[in-house]
Amino acid sequence: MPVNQPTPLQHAFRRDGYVILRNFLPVAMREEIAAALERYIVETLPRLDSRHQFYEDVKRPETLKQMCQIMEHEPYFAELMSRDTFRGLAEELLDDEVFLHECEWFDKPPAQNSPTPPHQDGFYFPIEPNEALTMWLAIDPADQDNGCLRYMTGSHHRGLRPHSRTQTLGFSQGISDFNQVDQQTEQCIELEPGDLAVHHSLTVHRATRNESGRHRRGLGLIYFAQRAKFDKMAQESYHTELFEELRRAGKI
Ligand SMILES: O=C(O)CCC(=O)C(=O)O
Repeated sequence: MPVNQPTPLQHAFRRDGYVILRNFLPVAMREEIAAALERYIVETLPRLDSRHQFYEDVKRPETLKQMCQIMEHEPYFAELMSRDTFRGLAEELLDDEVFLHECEWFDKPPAQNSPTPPHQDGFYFPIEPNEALTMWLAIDPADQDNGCLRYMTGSHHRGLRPHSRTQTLGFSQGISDFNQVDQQTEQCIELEPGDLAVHHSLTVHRATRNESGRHRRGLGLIYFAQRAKFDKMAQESYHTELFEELRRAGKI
């Protein structure tokens, strides 16, 4: 059987560990998603516990910085992740059928915010092989002033790196040997609303603080390749332990 040639997108994704798709969504669709997120914050979030909503300061609602497992609480987001626009792209890039793992929302609120430590999403995923991707859909413009994502080009080729605990809520693990070589390959990923950045689960990435006085909101969609075997029990026990620790520290 002839081996298929990679598509241009697959080629770039395999080479760099990420791709950027400008103007990925038409205006109407990105407005629909932004409105669904606003509704979620007003109507759904208040009835969820502290494992699903992280604040820079738990006493200040305006410092909401992350919402997790959105698709489990609002069917719209599971349906969104299943749309061919996103799922089809994930299948093309991973060259496999995919499993919808998680839908998360991120902000770096102007009121108070912290940098995102350098990490690989795959460190959080108990999967083998580590074949997954994250899509980061810009809701606001993201630039160097408000803490856009920064990708280390080609870093996914070097496998899973050592991580250690950070003090950053929502990003409990950071690469412990992040170094100059990483920094030399760093690309700032400036995005406009409706642009999509997609990174492999082994791609090292980070973000600086938001110094701009503007929001920097994005929606994260995570897909696992079907060939990646997922150890759900390992993930659940990690989360139970982590949330217990955060609760004891008064962070959630
Ligand atoms: O939004 C951020 O600062 C980090 C997001 C991230 O690490 C991810 O989507 O994998």
